[in-house]
Amino acid sequence: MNPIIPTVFAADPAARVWADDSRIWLYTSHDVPGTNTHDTMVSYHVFSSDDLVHWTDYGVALHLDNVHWAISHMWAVDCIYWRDQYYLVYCAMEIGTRWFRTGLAVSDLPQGPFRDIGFIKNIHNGQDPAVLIDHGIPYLYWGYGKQMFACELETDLLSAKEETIVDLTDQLTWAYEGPWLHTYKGKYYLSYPGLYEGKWPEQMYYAIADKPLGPYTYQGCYIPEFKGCAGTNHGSITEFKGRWYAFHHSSWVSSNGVCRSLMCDELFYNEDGTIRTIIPSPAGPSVSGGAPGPSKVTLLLQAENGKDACGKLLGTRISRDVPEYTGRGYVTGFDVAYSGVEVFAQQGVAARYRLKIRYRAPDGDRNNYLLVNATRYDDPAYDGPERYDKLMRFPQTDAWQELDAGVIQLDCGDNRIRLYACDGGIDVDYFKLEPCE
Ligand code: FUB
Repeated sequence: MNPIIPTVFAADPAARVWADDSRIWLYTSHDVPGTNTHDTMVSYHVFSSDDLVHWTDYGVALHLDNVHWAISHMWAVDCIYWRDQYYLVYCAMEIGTRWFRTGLAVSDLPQGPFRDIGFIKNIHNGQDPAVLIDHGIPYLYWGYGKQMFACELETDLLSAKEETIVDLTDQLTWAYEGPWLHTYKGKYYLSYPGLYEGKWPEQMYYAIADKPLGPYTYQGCYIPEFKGCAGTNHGSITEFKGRWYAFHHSSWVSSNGVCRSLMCDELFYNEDGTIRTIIPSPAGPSVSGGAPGPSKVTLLLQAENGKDACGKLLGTRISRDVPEYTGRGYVTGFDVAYSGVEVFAQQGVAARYRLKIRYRAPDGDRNNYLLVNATRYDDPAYDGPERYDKLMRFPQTDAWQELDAGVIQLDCGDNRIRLYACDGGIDVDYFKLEPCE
C-alpha cells in the first residue's frame, strides 16, 4: 500500500537492485518530524524488501555528525556498487562556503552504515546527485534551481572529469532539480522533478537520449500533480522481478510537505518506449501484480554499528570470533556494571513494536537491564510499561538466539534502546523491532 513506508518520514528515494540479491533497496533522505523546513535534514536511511510489502528499515545509514566537512542540508541521495564496495552518493552543505557538495561514503554492505570519504572535486553546487554506471564508466548527474548537469567521474569516484561536464538544462523542459538515470531497451532515460510554467508543486518529467551525456529529448510528464503531493517530488525508476516501478514521495501521512513519506507505483511503457502517466494510488505496488496488502516495516538495528548509526558502545567492543553473527560482527565485553550497547530508532509516528534481541549467553543465565528512551535504569520519570527499564533474564545459550523482550512503544522522533550490564556475560548481535498488528 502507499505510502510504502508509513512509519518514518523519508524522501527522495533512490531504488537499487543489486546483482545476486532478491531484494530491492531504497536509499533515502530523512525528514525530521515536527519541522517546517527541509534545512533540518541531517541523515540518510536504507530500506530493503523482497516483495514491496514487507520492508526492513536499517536505521541511520549516515549522519551529519559523522561528516566532518558538512554543516547541514543532507538532501537527495543515490547509491552505487563500484569495485566491490557500496558508495552512498549524497549532498550536503559545506562548512564555510555553504555550497552544496556531492559527498561520498563507503560501505562493504548495502545497508551501511556508510563511512564518509569526502566530496567529489570539480563539481560546483552538487545538489541532488544520481549515478549511472554504463559500460564500466561512472557518470554523475546533479541538479538544482532549474539547472541540470552531468559528467564522467574518475575511477576513484572522487573527481569529476572537468572536460566532460555538460549542461543539460536547455534539453529538459521545466527541469528544477533531482535527476535520475535508468536505461530501457538501449535508451537512456533522465527523469526529474520540474515546475510546469515555473509553478509549484513539482511534477515528474523525463527525457530520452542515445548516450549517457545526451543530447536528451524531452518526452513529457509521467507523475503529474496529485492530491496529497508534498510540494516537492523526487523519484527513481527501476525494474524489479520483471516489473517496472516509479518511486517518489508524498505528504500522505503527515499532510506536511516537509515530513514526507515514500511512495511506489507500477510503471508501464508504451510500445514506442514512452512512459504512461502514473496517478499515485493508495493500493500501491505488488510484485505479482495482485492486491498488495498493507506495508509492514521491521527495524533491524545492528548492535555493532555504534555511533556510525547514532548508537553507542559503552565500555563494550566489537568481535567477530563467534561465527554466524549478522552484519559486521557483534558486541561483546559486558564486563562491568553499566557497560552496554545502545541503538537508535527513528519514527515519524509513534508505534508499538515487539522487540527481539539476538544474543548468546554461553556461561549461564544472565540478568541485564533493558532501557527504552530513558537515560538511567532507575530514572523516576519512567511511566508505565512502554517507557521503561526492565531487568531481563537472558537464558543460557551457546548458539545465537532471539530473546523476545516484549512490546515497546517507539515515540515520534528519536528513540534510544539501551542494554546495560547487570550480570553482563552476553554477546549481542542485533535489536529487531517487529510491527504489532
Ligand atoms: O529532500 C530535500 C530536497 O527536496 C531534495 O534534495 C529535492 O530534490 C527535494 O525533494
